[in-house]
Amino acid sequence: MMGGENIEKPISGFLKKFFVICILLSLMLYVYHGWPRSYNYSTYGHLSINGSLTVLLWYWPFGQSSGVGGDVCWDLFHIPHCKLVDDRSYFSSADIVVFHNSELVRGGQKLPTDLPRPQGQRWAWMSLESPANNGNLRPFANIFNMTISYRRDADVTVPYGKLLPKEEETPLPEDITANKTSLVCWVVSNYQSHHKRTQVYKELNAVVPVQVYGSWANKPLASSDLLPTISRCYFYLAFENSVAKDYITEKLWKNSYEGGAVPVVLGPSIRDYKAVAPPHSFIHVNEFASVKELGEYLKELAKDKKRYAEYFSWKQQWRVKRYADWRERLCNVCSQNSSLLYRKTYSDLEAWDKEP
Ligand SMILES: *[C@@H]1O[C@H](CO)[C@@H](O)[C@H](O)[C@H]1NC(C)=O
Ligand SMILES: *[C@@H]1O[C@H](CO)[C@@H](O)[C@H](O)[C@H]1NC(C)=O
Ligand SMILES: *[C@@H]1O[C@H](CO)[C@@H](O)[C@H](O)[C@H]1NC(C)=O
Ligand SMILES: CC(=O)N[C@H]1CO[C@H](CO)[C@@H](O)[C@@H]1O
Repeated sequence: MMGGENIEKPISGFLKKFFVICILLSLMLYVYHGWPRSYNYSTYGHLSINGSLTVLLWYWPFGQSSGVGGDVCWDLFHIPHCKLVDDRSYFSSADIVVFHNSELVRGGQKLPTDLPRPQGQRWAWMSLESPANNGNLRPFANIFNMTISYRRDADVTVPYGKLLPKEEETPLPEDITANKTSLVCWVVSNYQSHHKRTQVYKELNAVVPVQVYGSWANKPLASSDLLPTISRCYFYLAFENSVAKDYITEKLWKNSYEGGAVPVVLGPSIRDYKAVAPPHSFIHVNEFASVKELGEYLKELAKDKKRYAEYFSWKQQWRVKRYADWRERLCNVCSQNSSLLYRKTYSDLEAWDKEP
């Protein structure tokens, strides 16, 4: 034992150094090669080879397909490393398979639950409808790993529009009211007396005349007439058909902002609007104690050119980007990949959807 110690000492010294060097080397290899890969794509074997996500759309929303040939995400939207496909033969290699809700709840399409789900593959539930129109999602418990929705707390947020800074400031027109002929306008096709917006419209119309367009009013508007018509109104009633958090649609982003009328909004909370809309760009129904006060405010504002124009000052620095192409929304799954770093299952999708 004693003699052995003397001989062992130099050997153990050498071994220690050897091991330290080995550990350092493997640590370096790990950090430079293994770590970034496994960090980003822990569960995607083939991703580490291609470095690109494959997003498979199981069927097109509302049956309206668009082309996904070539590197569509890069070619159209400059989103790299994103392979968007609609060919079901990619099922076994897709990282994410996307299912649009409407067809699932209405029974037009089924989930491929008979196929074995490849390891690490995520199934994404996608809807741009408000909870009231999403139907009963109870049958879809414990199936999906991701949500794709306009909601800010979805895994992938696909809003109807968003705000982008302008590269250069642009001046406002000298007289913003030059072409205005109506005070308040509303375009409505789906008129239902139980909607909250219908009540507000009726009360408002008693204070200020509301010019109504659309099939309900027997004044249908061709889509090419929509924005020019709205541009002649001081105010546009951007009233959502259902009141749900973050549910802010093209009634704001397109009709109001592109049309050039100040939106009077009814929908989610003022806070939800403030989180996404341009500063001082809208009038929220809840800012007033009564609809009558709202009406009085609109009348006053239209008479005061300077104060009215302040609702447009944001346009000097900001522009609106709208999303209308499903391919762009789907390619965005790749640019919001932070949600892909962890395992997740929606054990109660219905509760998530109907969450107040
Ligand atoms: C990876 O790249 C190769 C060659 O470009 C391609 O054939 C293959 O389909 C890709 N795999 C995936 C999952 O995108
Ligand atoms: C008013 O209409 C004219 C003619 O269509 C257009 O050139 C002008 O830009 C409009 N002005 C405003 C402030 O929208
Ligand atoms: C996705 O959800 C399924 C079903 O609950 C689950 O088995 C799977 O582990 C989840 N995958 C990921 C990557 O979270
Ligand atoms: C939003 C996000 O997390 N993007 C990351 C997705 O993955 C690529 C590749 O690792 C990163 O470069 C992005 O930053």
